[in-house]
Amino acid sequence: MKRIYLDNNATTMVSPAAAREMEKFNTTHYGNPSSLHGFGLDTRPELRKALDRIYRLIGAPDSDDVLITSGATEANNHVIKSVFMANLDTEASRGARKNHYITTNIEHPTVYKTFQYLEEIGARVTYLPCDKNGLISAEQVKAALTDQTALVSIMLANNEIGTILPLQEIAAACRRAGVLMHTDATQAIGKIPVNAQDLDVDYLSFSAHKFHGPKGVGGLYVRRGRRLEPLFHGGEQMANLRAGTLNVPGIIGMGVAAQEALDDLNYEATEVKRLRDKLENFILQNIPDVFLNGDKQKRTPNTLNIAFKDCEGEALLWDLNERGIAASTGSACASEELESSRVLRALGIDKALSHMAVRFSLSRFTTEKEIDYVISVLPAVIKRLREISEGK
Ligand code: C6P
Repeated sequence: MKRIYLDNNATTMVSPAAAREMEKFNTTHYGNPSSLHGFGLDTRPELRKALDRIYRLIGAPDSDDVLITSGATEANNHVIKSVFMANLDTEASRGARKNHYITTNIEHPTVYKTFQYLEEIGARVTYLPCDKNGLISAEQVKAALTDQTALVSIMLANNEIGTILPLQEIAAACRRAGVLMHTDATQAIGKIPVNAQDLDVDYLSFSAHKFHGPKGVGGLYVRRGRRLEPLFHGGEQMANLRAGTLNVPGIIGMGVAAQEALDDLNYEATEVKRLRDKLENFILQNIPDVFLNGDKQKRTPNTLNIAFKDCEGEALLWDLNERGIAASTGSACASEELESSRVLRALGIDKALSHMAVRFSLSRFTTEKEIDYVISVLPAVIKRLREISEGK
C-alpha cells in the first residue's frame, strides 16, 4: 500500500539533496571543525557555506548571530530562560531585574510550558487570549506591556491551525516600549517569507526538520548586541554561548534545506496552497457538519485543521492510517495526551468538538494524486465513523 504523508507540521521528509550532503559529512568529512588539523579545517568552509544559507533563509544580516541548536525546543527554552536569568536579582543582572513576561495561550508547549515553569520560580506571566480565529493583535500586546516587562514571546505561525500572527506590528509595539521581542518562527520558515530584519525582532527560533532538513538541529537568531546567557556551559563553541561539539552533518543538511526552502517559497504559496485548498473545498462542499479551525486567510499555505462533527479525531486518524494516510489531531508532541487541544479550546471550541479535529499538513512533496486519493476515501470513512457514533 502506498503511504501518503499529510503530517508535515510534525516533521517533513529530509530532502534528497540534504540527505546526500549529510551522508558525506557522516562518512568522509568527519573532522571536528574546532580541531586545528586538516580533517577539522576541511569542514570549516562547508560549514560557513551552510551558515550563509541559513542566514539568508531567515533574513539575518552578517552582523547578527545565529546560534545553532538542537532545534526549536532548545532555542525557545534558551532565550526565555536566558532573559529570566539575566533579570535575576544578582550582581550579574546589572540592575535589569524585570520580572514580567508576555506570551499567548496558543504557543507551542516549548514556550508555554517554559513560561509555566518560570511562574513556579517567581516570574509574572501574561498569557494573551486569542480570538475565535486564533489571532492576537498588537493592541492586546500594547495593553499588556508594563515597565516591568522583560520579554514578549509570540509565535509567528501556529503549528496546529497555521494562523499567522501580525508579528511586525507586535514587534514594533515592543520596540517602541523598549521591550525585548522573541518569536517562535518554526512553523513559518519554508512556508512563508520570514525576514528577521523586517520583522525587527530580537530573537527568533526555528527547526530544520520543518523545512525538509534533518531532525535534531535548528537555530536561535540573536540580533546584534542582544544579551544571551549560555544555557550549556563547557566548550567555546558558538562564542561560548552553546558549548558542545557542532552537529556538522546536521548543519550541512540544514544549509541545503534552507537554500531549497528559499528557492521554493513561491511554490508553497501557489501549488502547495492550491492542493490544500482543493482538499479543504472538497471537504467543505461534500461532507456535512464540518468546521474549519483557524483563520481562513491569515494561515500558512499548507495547513488545514478541520473538525468533523460526531467523528472522533483519534478514530479518524486510525481509519485513515489503515488506508495509508498519515495525519494528526494536533501537535505531535502532545499526541499521547488524552486532553483536548489547548489551542482549539483557546479558540472557544467546545471540548467535544475539539476532540473531533484533524490536522492535515502538506509539503512541496505532496502530489495532486495523493490529494485525489484522500478525497476519494474520506467521505466513506467519515460516514462509517458517524454511523458507529450514532450506534447504528
Ligand atoms: N511541533 C508539531 O507536531 P523541535 O521538536 O524542537 O524540532 O520543535 C519544537 C516546536 C517548536 N515550535 C513550534 C511552533 C513547533 O511546531 C514545534 C514542533 C511539532 O506541531 C511537534 S510537537
